[in-house]
Amino acid sequence: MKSMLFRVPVMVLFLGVLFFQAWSPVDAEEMTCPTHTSVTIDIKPGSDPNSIQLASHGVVPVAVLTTPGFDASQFTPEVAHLNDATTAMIAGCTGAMAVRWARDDVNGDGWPDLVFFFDTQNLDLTSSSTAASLMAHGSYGSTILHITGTDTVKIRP
Ligand SMILES: [Ca+2]
Ligand SMILES: [Ca+2]
Repeated sequence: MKSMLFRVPVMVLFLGVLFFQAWSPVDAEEMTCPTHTSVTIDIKPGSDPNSIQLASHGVVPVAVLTTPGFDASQFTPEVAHLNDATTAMIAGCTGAMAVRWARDDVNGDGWPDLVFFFDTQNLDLTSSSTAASLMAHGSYGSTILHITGTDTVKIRP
């Protein structure tokens, strides 16, 4: 009887280890962001400071700018998130999902940029947020790329 009592927990532990080993790589992929490429973003292009009124029912545009190191016109996004910059570092690819995106030269330098739009009501920002990070996943030419960039925000009540 004693040995039976001992074997059951050992068996459970063994199965638990097998289960963990089988599933942890998938979990790890979902819970953390892939290696990212840093890009320059501009929350609310044309505005500075980037005032966000959380009670607003509008959208917040976030532009990924084309720079000498990154051609935003070559990036075709699949999914994009915007989150508080501090949360984004801890929680990975979470936060509000972009509702649409468009190509537009927002800073008038002649190079098309990529603009994501987020419903203000979906944002996980709080009154103490001072910066927000954009994370986007998509294809850049023939490669899959994960991009991220951070800009300041000024939350208004
Ligand atoms: Ca701005
Ligand atoms: Ca531009």
